[in-house]
Amino acid sequence: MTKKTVGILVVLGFLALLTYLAWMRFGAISISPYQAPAAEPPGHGVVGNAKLDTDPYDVEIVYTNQGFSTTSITVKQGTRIRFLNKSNEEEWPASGIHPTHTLYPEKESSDCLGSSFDACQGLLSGEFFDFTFYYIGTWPFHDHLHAYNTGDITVVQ
Ligand SMILES: [Cu+2]
Repeated sequence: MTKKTVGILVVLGFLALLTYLAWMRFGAISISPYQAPAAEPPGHGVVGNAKLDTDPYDVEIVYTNQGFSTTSITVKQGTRIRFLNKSNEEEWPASGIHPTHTLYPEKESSDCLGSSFDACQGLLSGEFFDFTFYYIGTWPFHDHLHAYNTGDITVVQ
């Protein structure tokens, strides 16, 4: 073997080692899909009438003729938030961003648009949408029927 051949073999061997190390480092990463907690079935957003409902929730965000009473809030993971319509018009709470509603990462086959955080209908005055937040992060929401009314929920551990 000439010196040149040995040099080429050393370079090829080095490249093969780099490729192997890169595969070990990046090829082994797997992203596990979100698993809904057993107590909370998929598609757990619920629409109801506040006068008839007795289900528990943790935080209430009221919607009035002036918009959302709370436009920025920080809650713990697993907090169930009630969006209650007390305005004179229909209201449709949903994940940002309008109009696709894709920002909240929880997705189910039953979703009407881009995420599970979506009332999927206009709520009459006195009706609510309850939703439990499991994803850590800051999640914009809005009224789909008056999309200039917005807010955000920050979920922490
Ligand atoms: Cu919208």
